[in-house]
Amino acid sequence: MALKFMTADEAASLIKHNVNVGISGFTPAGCPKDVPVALAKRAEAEHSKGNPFKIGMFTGASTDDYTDGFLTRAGAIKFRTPYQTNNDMRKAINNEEFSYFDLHLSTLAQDLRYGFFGNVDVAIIEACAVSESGEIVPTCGVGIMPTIAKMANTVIVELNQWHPKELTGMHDLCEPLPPPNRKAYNIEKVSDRIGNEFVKVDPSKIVVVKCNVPNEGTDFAPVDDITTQIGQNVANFLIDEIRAGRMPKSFLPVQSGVGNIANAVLAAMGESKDIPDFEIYTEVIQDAVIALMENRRIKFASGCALTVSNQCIENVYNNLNFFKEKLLLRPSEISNSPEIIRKLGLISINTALEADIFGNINSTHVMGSKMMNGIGGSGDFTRSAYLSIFVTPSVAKGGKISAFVPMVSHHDHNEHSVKVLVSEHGIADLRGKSPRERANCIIDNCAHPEFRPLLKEYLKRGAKGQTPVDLYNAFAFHKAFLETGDMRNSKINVGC
Ligand code: 0RQ
Repeated sequence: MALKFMTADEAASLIKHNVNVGISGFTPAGCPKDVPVALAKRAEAEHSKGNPFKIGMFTGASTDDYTDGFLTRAGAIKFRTPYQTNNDMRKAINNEEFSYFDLHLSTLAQDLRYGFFGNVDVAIIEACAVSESGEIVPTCGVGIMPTIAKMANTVIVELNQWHPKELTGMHDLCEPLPPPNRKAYNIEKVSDRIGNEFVKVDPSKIVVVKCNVPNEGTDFAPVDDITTQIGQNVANFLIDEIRAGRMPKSFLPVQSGVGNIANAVLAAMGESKDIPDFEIYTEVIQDAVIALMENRRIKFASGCALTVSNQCIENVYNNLNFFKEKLLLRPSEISNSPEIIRKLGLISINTALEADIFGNINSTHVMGSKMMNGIGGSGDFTRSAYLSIFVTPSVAKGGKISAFVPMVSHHDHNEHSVKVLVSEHGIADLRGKSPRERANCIIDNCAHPEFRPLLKEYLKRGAKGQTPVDLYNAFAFHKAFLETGDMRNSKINVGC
């Protein structure tokens, strides 16, 4: 059957007010570009005529400015899930302009299939190849692509010729059966394949929009003294684990989170001669992974997206024969599957916004109320990892904010799932410690020296009992920041 071709504007005109739209990709990798921008223009045109025009949006993770930026600025969003990193979208969420719900990334595809969030009416999918029989090959990010392609009545395929069609073969695409018939995932090694190279849908529901637009690309801050020190601390900790026999000598696969610190940690691990060549089982494959693959330090990486700079992805595309043997891109429900994470025995390394002295982590909310990005996959990995590590610089905003506080202002990961904390000052190994022992360990090893006396004072005033919380002063650090702009002004003295 011949495929239908359209312009981006024509394809956008198929999307009606109030429908739910699923979008491919994960981070800026694999997201469509021309159709979301055309959709934003369409929303603005409808608004100028006095007509309502808003859509519900499901994506794999964050997207890029073509999707989250344009659609936010056009006032075209009714609700959004599961993760975002766009400045304009972040402001709109915190101004309560639309509803945003933050989800574990591994669960969105199955929640959609279970019908928890309504229909997926339209899917917009960036592809490097599409066939007349309805076989669609995504580009460098997958996310929830198989699920939205199957559920949607209309599938708009943005065939982006910036991505080579020779990417075909780098993906492992499948969906599990629903319970009670779900089968075990047959992934015993990072490189095991369980799916297809494409997703096949009824070709009569496909429309194709051709384009040639580069990725937005992701630029990382250069590694600095603090992130280098954090990276070295993580590497030293892992070396000690191997020496102590708590980790196999051959090492275990690594998951590393998103952002500058995660990128720097991987670079430090790669440089450490005592860490054997290793494998990655993660969601976002960042620049450091590609560099370490070229140096043969990383043997194989399975992920959901190549979240890299454009210079880096051009290098991958120019050397596809080398990289196709070492990279596999999977849907987020497979890259982040708790079952596989537990089975492979992952070392998970994610970044905290703040941690409390008992080991609870806030990854998402600034001062408890303002959304930063979202939980992303950090919960999927932390809860099921062999060893769950959180890293953070000890202070933020020039020393005015301590990353280690008496009580986190929002809970994403709790003390039961977090095994190790690392800052530039050192390592707090929380395994086998009581809450009071954990608190002393975190204050002495990870907190910034300027905040240690305040944290010790808090601990001293903690109630007698299993967890020495002082409810009167639990938010003294946050209160000082809100009132004076600096946590160093905290007063640990209210109450009895
Ligand atoms: O702000 O850039 O304005 O200075 O937060 O902080 O230190 O650059 O760290 O880029 O690694 O991001 C947790 C947000 C860290 C990220 C978070 C300010 C700080 C800076 C960024 P400025 P850094 P990173 C897999 C795993 C959740 C999802 C996840 C994240 C900015 O890692 O979104 O883990 N994690 N997914 O100054 C106020 C504090 C602060 C603070 C830092 N306590 N209070 N501001 N900042 N600490 C990936 C996916 O799921 C796709």
